[in-house]
Amino acid sequence: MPFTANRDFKKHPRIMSGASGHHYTTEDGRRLYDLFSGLWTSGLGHCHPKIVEAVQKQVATLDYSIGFQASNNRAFELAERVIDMAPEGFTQCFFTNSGSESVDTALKIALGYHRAHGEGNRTRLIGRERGYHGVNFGGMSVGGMAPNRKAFSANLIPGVDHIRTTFDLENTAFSKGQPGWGVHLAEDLEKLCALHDGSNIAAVIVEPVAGSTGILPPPKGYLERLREICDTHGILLIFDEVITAFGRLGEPFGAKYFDVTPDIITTAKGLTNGVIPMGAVLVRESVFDAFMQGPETMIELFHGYTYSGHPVAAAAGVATLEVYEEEGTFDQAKSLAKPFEDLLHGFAQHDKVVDVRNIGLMGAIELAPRPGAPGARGLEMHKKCFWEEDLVIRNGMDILQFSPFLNADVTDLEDAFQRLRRALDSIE
Ligand code: PXG
Repeated sequence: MPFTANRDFKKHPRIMSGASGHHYTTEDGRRLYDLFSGLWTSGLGHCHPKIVEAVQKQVATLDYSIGFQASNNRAFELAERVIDMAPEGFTQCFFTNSGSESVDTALKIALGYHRAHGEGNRTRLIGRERGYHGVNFGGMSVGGMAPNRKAFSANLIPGVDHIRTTFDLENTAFSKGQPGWGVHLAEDLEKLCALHDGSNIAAVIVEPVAGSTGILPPPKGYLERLREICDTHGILLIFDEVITAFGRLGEPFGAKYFDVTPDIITTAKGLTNGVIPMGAVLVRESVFDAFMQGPETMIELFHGYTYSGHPVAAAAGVATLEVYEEEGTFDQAKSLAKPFEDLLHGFAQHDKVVDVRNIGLMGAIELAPRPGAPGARGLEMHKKCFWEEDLVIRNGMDILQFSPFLNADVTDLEDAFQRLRRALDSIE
């Protein structure tokens, strides 16, 4: 099972058999409130009728079409819609099937771009400690999650460095939104440019808000400074927006929320509301144009997946983006950010809590680890909420993570956090 304690799980499996709106149902017929929107995926709620219908129609019309040297109408429709929502200057997108594939695609595009530009020496990639960019070899290598890298240490791709995480419990604990501390950490990139010479660096990849390592909003001014340093040295800036795109911050993209425009954006999850696996990599026109040279009969980017632009996934994507617009979902998300923040920070004084942090509809409550048993308290909370409070939450070790629906009801959130408190009070 993916990222699961298999043996522990098998003793008492937690298995869903249905979902509707803001609830899952389990095999034993219970209804669970989902405080994680799937896995950051399903901001509109589960089984949204419009998306279900679009998928049903599409699968009966064009179930699959070859994507190499031919394509399908839905893929192009979705590409246009995605680009319409994208920050100024983005003109093209490339479809993948997951966030991990989006990241590896983006890294390959960055390397290909410099080569096409006559700067094939720019091969070095820069990631960040506590970054998560999926589990493929490229994403794992630029990622900064030690347990994910540990078993593959000798096989990580070469030529990768990391800047430091912006998280520091001592200086940022209990921040609401972007911390005021930490902008100086962007200078790590300048240091790496001095060490390697900036002219050898291809790209820097960061999540605008680090998500799966525990919701780490960027310090004020930090992303702006990364952008400046990249501009000075001709480095491409990649925002990994697998979580932050499509409304999580009340905007279509984190880039818009922070008003910092990268060169490449990776997405997945909310692109189809999680209904069918799909990701997209968005590029600025200059990045696309660099590849468009040589004989017209030659493939410009030797990369692609059997399921790139899958028509059923694309139909789910088109319907999802339509619903976001029709229902004003991103504005709904924006208006929920403050009540969500208040509910989370209501845990700040709890004796088991060492930090609470949030931005938009991303939030974390970090618990003090049990002495000698890191992660045990977090997992117990997950299980306790599942079995006794009919609530789905996510724990990364002892960090409880929350990703409410973009269209959640405030009263449901209040109720969910009451249940969470009951669970937290009752465990050791
Ligand atoms: N980049 C980012 C920023 C992600 O958050 C991926 C890439 C990889 O996507 P795929 O689709 O290949 O899984 C992700 C995935 C968590 C959690 O607990 C988050 C993710 C995956 C698993 C758990 O926050 N994000």
